[in-house]
Amino acid sequence: MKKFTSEAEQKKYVIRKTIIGLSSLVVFLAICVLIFKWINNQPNTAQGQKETLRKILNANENVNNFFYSNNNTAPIYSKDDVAKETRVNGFYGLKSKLDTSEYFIKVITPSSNTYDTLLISIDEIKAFKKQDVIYNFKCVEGWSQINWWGGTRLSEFLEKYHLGKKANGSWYNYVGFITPDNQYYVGIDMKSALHPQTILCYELKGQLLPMVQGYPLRLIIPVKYGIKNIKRIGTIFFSDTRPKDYWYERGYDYDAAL
Ligand SMILES: Nc1nc2c(c(=O)[nH]1)N[C@H]1C(S)=C(S)[C@@H](COP(=O)(O)O)O[C@H]1N2
Ligand SMILES: [Mo]
Repeated sequence: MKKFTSEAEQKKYVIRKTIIGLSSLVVFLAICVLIFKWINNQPNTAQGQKETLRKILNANENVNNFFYSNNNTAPIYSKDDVAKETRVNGFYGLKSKLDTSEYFIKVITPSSNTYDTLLISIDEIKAFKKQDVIYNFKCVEGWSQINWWGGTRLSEFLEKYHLGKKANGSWYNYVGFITPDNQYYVGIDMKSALHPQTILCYELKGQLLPMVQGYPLRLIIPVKYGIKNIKRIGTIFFSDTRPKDYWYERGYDYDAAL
């Protein structure tokens, strides 16, 4: 407790403290405004986002990648926990009519300097041992839901067809996926693509995947947010640079890792 010898002294003290407090607040607010202005004056990225903010996101991604391991699996739930109604979200790339009789997955394989295209049928994908994944699907919009998916491990698919590796035997950095009409597309880092819970999914709750959920084939990748779980895969390709990504182009972080 501070002792005062007179009321005048006490008053002076209170006024002084008030002035210090208020001016600190003003200085603090001025600094905030200056930082905001500075970020706002930074050049934009090609996608029209602030370069500084994009750099911060990229730095966060590097921290996440440092700690990432394929031994860390998403928690697995039991079939009793599965939501009765599966939510449907996002229809980009699903609006055009799908000719199921003509449906093949196009896999583009860069070989020396030509690009070969491999056409793979759904039956060829179903020929693998089925992997069930029951996990909490999370959308960046803030909802989550426990769903039961079934499909072929992407890692086993790539291995069987000798895909995703360069002539020198090392993996490409990324896998790209595009819907048949080119309207939705995602890029996945190779490590996450090879995760044991990442599947080329053709079943929901043990039944054929419904059209709105990406029939006949979608990606299920539990180490990522919903945005990366592309429905209705048309093309798969590999590259060392980031494949184009629908939501990245609209400001989300590229990794969308959980
Ligand atoms: N082709 C396509 N795939 C997509 C989307 C989309 O708009 N088009 N939306 C994504 C988003 S944001 C989410 S949350 C999930 C939703 O999957 P669901 O409809 O099976 O719940 O799909 C993802 N895959
Ligand atoms: Mo989402």
